[in-house]
Amino acid sequence: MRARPVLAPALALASLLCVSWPCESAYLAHAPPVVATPWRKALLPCECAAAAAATLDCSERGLAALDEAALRVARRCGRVAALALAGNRLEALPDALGDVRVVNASRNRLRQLPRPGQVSAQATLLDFSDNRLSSPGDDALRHLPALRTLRLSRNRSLRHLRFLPDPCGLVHLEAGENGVASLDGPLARCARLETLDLSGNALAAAPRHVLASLRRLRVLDLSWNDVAPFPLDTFAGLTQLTELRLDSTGAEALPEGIFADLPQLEFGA
Ligand SMILES: *[C@@H]1O[C@H](CO)[C@@H](O)[C@H](O)[C@H]1NC(C)=O
Ligand SMILES: CC(=O)N[C@H]1CO[C@H](CO)[C@@H](O)[C@@H]1O
Repeated sequence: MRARPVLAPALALASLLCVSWPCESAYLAHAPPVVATPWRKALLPCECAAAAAATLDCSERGLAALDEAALRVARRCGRVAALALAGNRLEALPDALGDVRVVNASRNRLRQLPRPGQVSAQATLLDFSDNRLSSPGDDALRHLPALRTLRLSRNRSLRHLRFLPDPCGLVHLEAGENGVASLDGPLARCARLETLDLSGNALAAAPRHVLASLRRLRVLDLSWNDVAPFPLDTFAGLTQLTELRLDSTGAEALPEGIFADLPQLEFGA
């Protein structure tokens, strides 16, 4: 937000008003944070938190819908770059979230990923963990080419990942504890991926064909998938890998030399 000359007197006025009126104004971006009392929360479903860019914080409010009052607060925040919605009872998101780049909607009841137009094409982070997503259409995220972080863990009806953005610029993908049985689709083209969590899915074989193209992976979690045996070249070329989780994958022994290409791998206790 750009500072304007009128800001100082406006701030003084705002802090005066705050004594008797809830401080949800845009001036929160400049004033010290106001302590949220239960009374205040009841009056305001959401509040603005000022970090580098404004966050509209509506998390843990038991909201069943994002209503007018919440969006009024949003308008007073100025430019809302991030929307924190975790821990509510939302079954849908509002139709247009404007310029928001970060949407954290974890622990809700959402059945769908954002539709085109609902979230800006510039969005970089979506957290839809712990929702009720079932496998969306293959083009569900095609409209979000700027996405770098995607969290989709714990949506048991999610069976595949064919809907990832394509071209895919994802750096972090968490899709643990779903029902993913197939990795067909854009995942093999997400060459910028650094962390990949596929734990607790329904994979039936080590995904060699996918891993072969994910040369930047640093963290890989395949635990709790019945993927053994592991062919010798399973992790070939993953020279950046520092962390690899393979617990409960059915592996009794790994072929000698399977980690030959992984000089950075740290062996835990
Ligand atoms: C989303 O919000 C939850 C709860 O506030 C937090 O634990 C989680 O780390 C957030 N997700 C991301 C990607 O920051
Ligand atoms: C944590 C959670 O609510 N997970 C849900 C994921 O999706 C399945 C099926 O839609 C639900 O049954 C889970 O409860």
